[in-house]
Amino acid sequence: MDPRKMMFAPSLMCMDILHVEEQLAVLDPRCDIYHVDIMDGNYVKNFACSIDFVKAIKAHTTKPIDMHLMVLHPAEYLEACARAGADYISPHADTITRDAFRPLDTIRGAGCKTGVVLNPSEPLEMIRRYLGRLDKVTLLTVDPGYAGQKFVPEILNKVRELVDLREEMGLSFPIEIDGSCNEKTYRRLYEAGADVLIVGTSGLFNLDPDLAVAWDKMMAIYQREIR
Ligand code: S6P
Ligand code: MG
Repeated sequence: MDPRKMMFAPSLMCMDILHVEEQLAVLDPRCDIYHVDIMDGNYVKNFACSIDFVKAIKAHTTKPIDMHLMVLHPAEYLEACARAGADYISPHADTITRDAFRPLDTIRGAGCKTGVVLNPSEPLEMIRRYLGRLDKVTLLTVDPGYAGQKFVPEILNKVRELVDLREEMGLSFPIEIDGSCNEKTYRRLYEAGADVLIVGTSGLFNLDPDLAVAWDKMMAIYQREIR
């Protein structure tokens, strides 16, 4: 069998923050996308990376940066995210229910790609009307806000449904999975149809103190799991 190519997006809130520059040098030639969690302390009761963080890492990265906005009012931050260097901007679906088309237009107008993120409890119906305007769809497999949480297996059916819906609508956006992507879940996520795996504490950063070694371990585990 010729396995489908999977993309890997390290979640930078899980980095060793005392060694950001060295870790980016390891990640840059290896990863496909950078995943940057932005939290406002309101939508979720936590804080993670910031817009200034993206500005600072931009010069040290060559791969696309995706900003996952866990904020109540994403419209207020879109232009600042684009100016900081975001390549994708991904607000949560429930924060753009009344005004969905305007923020998506703003993201594209600012030269970025459009993403959207669904929480585990939310149905695909929430994003169906604007699926055709999305460059990527992210399905959370954990409630938003924290790294190191337990995988919600009910998501696997949602991944399969999204694969079918994409096909039915003749679209081609990648389906990305956020939360607990690791050796316990790779096989199920691959089989369900995931295209991008966001790897955080459990999938990458906790595997070894040396990030290059951790990356190799991650890839070996992934290959073993999907074989
Ligand atoms: C969660 C956040 C995620 C985490 C990632 C961490 O709110 O959106 O991107 O950073 O899930 O990975 P792990 O392996 O700790 O679940
Ligand atoms: Mg995230």
